[in-house]
Amino acid sequence: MTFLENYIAGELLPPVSKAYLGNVNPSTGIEYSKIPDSDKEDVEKAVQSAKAAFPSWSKMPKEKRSRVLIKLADLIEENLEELAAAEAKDNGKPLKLATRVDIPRASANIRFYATAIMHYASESHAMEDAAINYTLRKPIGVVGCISPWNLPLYLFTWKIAPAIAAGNCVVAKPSEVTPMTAYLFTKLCKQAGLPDGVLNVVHGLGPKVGAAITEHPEIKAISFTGGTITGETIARISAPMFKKISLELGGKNPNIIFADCDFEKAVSTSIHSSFANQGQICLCGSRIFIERSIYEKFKAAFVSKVKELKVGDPFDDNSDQGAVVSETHMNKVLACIETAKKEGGEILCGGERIVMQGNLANGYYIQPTVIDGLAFNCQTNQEEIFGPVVTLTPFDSEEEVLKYANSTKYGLASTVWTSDVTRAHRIASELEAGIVWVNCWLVRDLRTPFGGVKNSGVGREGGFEALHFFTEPKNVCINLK
Ligand code: TXE
Repeated sequence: MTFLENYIAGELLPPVSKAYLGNVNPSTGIEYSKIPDSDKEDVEKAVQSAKAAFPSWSKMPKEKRSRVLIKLADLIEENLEELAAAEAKDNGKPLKLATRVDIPRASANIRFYATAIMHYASESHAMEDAAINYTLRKPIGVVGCISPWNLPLYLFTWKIAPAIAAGNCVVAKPSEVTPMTAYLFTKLCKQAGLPDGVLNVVHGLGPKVGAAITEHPEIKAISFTGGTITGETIARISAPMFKKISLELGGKNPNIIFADCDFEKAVSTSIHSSFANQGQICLCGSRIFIERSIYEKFKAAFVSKVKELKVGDPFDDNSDQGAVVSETHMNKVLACIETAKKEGGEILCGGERIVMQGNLANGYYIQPTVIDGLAFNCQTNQEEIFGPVVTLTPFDSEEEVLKYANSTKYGLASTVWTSDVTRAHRIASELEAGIVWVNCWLVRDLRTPFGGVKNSGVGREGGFEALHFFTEPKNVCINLK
């Protein structure tokens, strides 16, 4: 049994309480490691360590900060196999997905911000011959990063990379459901020569560790990805303390298929956008709207491909889908399927838990599920499920599909399939979402703004947006007369 440790002031430490929580492998349902059940005392130590590291890290030339981060990105690549296996075991996702996407992207995040900081310039505003203004951008100080379980190392690094590159020191909390790769990452930080205290990782529960980070008066900014309700709690606590917050929350993303689309491509990409990572990606398209003239054709082709998806051992190369992340989450998703049935939905395929054989018998597997016959405004089509479940709904006009697409409280991502360029622009402009993909899905350029509108969040990550978030601008006005 491995006992994970916190990473504070460059040291791997047990929690002050000496208490641990069990960490379960979702593909087997068996506990395989223990994680620190930390509390505010550990967070306090982490904050003091970050504070002590801040003066020298923030003043270190950015070329040097960049070099350390590049070394860290290289080390992730060198340890790809170990990290990918750890991610698959901790999260239940297929090893091939962790190997192809999660871990390379974690390395790319760090490399991206290691180089972005070298190109990060600030504005100057000349007032004819009266004065000239320039903007100084300074790191904030100690910042908090709280990340979720669906893309563990990928989203953990997506936050800490810009924070550290900009010269801040970080107190970070990975999800207690998937803590392993953040723990392994701390060892690489040491190896890369990241100065002690620049990154501190405190493991444990959201309401204890996450809350202590949010409430700490010396943590001046919080970057959070997770559920909308948790985001609301963080916003409520942070607002009266005037903290900067960046919140990436849930989604209920529309995937709109017009009759003039490239049919084969729309079907095959929709399989991916519906079920990748067992549907546990905030960008997954969970509501598929199909123009009525191709509804039956799309439904038949889509359902037949979904039935071919192989759910199985994450470590089996033939598995398209692994386990969902936890028993609690599996039960939540299964309850959502029951709700859909009560609302009159017809289960076209899936709908059940899968009980595997042998050592996987207690794992958390769900059949990829497709439902039709539901109203656009029923609970199933309004609330985030975050699992391998999608609904199909026909539409007759652009106006109607925009009404359906924009009807939820969320506004993260959306996908449109059409070969009509004018329509693509028109729909993209009218969709209430932070991200619109046309004839593709999950094509990501790290320079672009990433985030949602409405209850999907506040602020944007990605590119210079994240460096703006992790710095404070100061205008300096020089009199020219
Ligand atoms: O997320 P939580 P959960 C959605 C998805 C899912 C639902 C709940 O719909 O079913 O959220 O998932 C920490 N103060 N997404 O409960 O709890 C927690 O420890 C501070 C969408 O697992 O929000 C973890 O590190 N922090 C999503 C992180 O918040 C707190 C990804 C996220 O966990 C806290 C995940 C508190 N009071 C879930 N309570 C996406 N947008 O990608 C918890 N945390």
